[in-house]
Amino acid sequence: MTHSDQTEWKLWYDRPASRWEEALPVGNGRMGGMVYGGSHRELIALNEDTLWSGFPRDPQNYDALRHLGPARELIFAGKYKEAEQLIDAKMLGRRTESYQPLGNLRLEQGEGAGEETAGQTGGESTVRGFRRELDLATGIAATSYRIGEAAYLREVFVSAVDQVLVVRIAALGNQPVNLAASLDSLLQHQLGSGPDRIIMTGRAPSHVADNYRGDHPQSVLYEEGLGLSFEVQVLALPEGGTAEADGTGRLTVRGAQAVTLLLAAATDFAGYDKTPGSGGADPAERCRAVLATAAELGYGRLRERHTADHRRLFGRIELRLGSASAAVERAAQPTDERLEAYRKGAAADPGLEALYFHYGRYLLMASSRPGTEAAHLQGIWNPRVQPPWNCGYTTNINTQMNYWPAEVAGLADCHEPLFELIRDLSVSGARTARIHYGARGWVAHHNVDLWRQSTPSDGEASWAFWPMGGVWLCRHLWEHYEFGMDEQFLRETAYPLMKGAAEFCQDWLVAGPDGRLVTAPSTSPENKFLTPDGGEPCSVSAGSTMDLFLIRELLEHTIRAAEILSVDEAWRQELADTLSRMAQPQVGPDGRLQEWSEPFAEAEPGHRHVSHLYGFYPGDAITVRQTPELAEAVHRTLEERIRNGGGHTGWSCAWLINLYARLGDGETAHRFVETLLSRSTYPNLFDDHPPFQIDGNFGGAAGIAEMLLQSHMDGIDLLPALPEAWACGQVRGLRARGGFTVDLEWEAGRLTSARLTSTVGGECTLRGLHGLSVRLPDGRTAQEGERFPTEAGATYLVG
Ligand code: FUC
Repeated sequence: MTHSDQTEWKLWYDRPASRWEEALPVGNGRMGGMVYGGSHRELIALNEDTLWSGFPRDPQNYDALRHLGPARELIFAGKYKEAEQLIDAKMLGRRTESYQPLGNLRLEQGEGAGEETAGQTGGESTVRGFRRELDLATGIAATSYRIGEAAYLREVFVSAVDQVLVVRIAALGNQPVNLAASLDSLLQHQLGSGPDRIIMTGRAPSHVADNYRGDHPQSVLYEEGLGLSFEVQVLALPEGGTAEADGTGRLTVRGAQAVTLLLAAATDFAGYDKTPGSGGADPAERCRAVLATAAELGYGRLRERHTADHRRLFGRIELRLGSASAAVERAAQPTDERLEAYRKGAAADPGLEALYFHYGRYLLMASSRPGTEAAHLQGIWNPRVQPPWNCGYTTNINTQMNYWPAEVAGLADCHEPLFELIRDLSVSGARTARIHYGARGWVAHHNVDLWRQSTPSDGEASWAFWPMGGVWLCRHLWEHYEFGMDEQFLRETAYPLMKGAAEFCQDWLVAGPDGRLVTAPSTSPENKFLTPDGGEPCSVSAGSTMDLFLIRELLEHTIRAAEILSVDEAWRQELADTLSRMAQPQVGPDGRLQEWSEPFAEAEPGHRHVSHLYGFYPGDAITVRQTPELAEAVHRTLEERIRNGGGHTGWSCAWLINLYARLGDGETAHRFVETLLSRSTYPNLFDDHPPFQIDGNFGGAAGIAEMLLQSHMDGIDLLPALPEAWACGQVRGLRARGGFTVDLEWEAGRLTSARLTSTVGGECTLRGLHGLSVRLPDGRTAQEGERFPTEAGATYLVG
């Protein structure tokens, strides 16, 4: 199995995109493009990941701390609603800023392009053989079509190696390429040109108020001297013919056999806590430097360097679900029609599910690379000045879900921007810990932006008062260690950050009326219970189940890390002591895991968040093997949530896939794969929350992996939740905790062979062998569940 059979790993369409959600995403982690693929008129909607509204400022609420004691007293007196009102009024902060659209690159192609009649000659109707596609294996979006005797091919990619967006237009036959290129933006901007290029300079608003409730239709503020500046430059390299930039910002190419357009973009962002432009961050200079190098390389070399880099990451995993011939056959249908057929349930299409998995990996590569900003609610792609939820980092599920596939799906390096975000938050969040809570360490709340706001946002306690953002993020540091076993990473990056978050927890925990340590005030992300006295919806109490899972896990991981690194022995003891005094999550009288410390009635029994199941996935405090009774409580909780309509957003559905995978229930997990694809997926396969939100793509990809391989139960489980629909298949390159890589082949629902590669040595246990055994080098074999030693770099066959 190789990626050489290109058709399988492509999204393709037989007409141009008519809206943004049909356009095809390209990106290098920093710059993004949405390619519409029109024949005469091409539109590429552009993004750059540091282009946000706002500027560095102090969002702390210096008044919050003096209300903490009174809020706790109200909570421990059972006056939850009063506590909530106090928090809403006194303990919250300000709204985070918004990710901004950079602008558009527009091309008019055809005989009269660039003249008054541009685009009038030769309507779309004369076009034949139209095809636009995105090749996940190369990261190239291509549009091809014929007009008369001429055939045109346009390729678009964003190179991570050379930091440039490349558009190549070639004509075969005797027709020349004539085109006009221009730039525009919804942000304040000016157009200009140099001798060989067009230039757009502009600036981002100093403040954007989100508008997701429709209450701030026009709150976009520009203040002189505040906010980020940006620049875009486009250079043409014609082959034959001429290229000319005029003063109005129009670049005209005439009579070329082919032309390569190089687009560079940059902002003057200098760091979350630095004045824009400081330290010499000059967008014009950056664009010039990028274009000079790219022009020197030329199209062929740029493409070669890009595809080599792209394949290096993308090629780490190959997955095929169902029969190869069926997948190839289905791939012959345009992707939107294929999705539509899937939606109607006309026929099973496991190949589309495998494509969705690969697409998730592709999107992570395109939106999060070392040195870039982390992927936010929309990855890096956004056409709106007031995007839904500010297009920010929502850390009570969405940001973390973005990175669920990173380790298992072979993109550990794409995880790095998240670690940088955590590092920044550990600095901004140290002030918030001190100022809002009088605590050591660092804290982050549910909304974060480019400026690393760590305070609560404004709004309601139900979502805004959630000082657990940093704690959850720390799981990612630990996971990165567990998968890669890189002790240097643990020592230099993970441990110091985890330690700060753990110190915050030590100070944040407080003894409740029964003497056990709990969190207070405490919420369970965005959900509410009915108060026992008045039956009023309320979000605030003490010791929500998620808080307890999160803190317990962080303290356990931190102790473990300190042991591995042989540091902080006395403090480790302190943490162990804290753990022994902490309250435990509870199972309610109805056999479900309680969301709060009391068996409160839920205000919304079908709520989309399943925060109290954190300890089952992504956490592992509860497992089917080690704590089966609690796993049964998880199961009941899930059934009840779903019966009441849970899982209704894209990400919520994706979470269910992972949870059912962990339950070992492949059929139900697969049912939610089907729901995610048929109900929550746009024609370009973007996740539809609604509206577009990328977390579902990532959570779905992670869920598919979780159905095939698990490694959270002290060993590796092969095919733990294989549904009938995936009776046969193959996967190469999935990663498991402990530093292992796994290849699997199965037929008729049974494993037929496997290969385990050990990257760092260490012992391993395999389960799910279906009677097969592991061949060890000394001629012995290891059976199901038997621990065996491995050597770094060695591969072990299961047969
Ligand atoms: C959380 C979720 C919403 C949405 C938003 C961005 O608030 O509850 O469903 O995903 O984040």
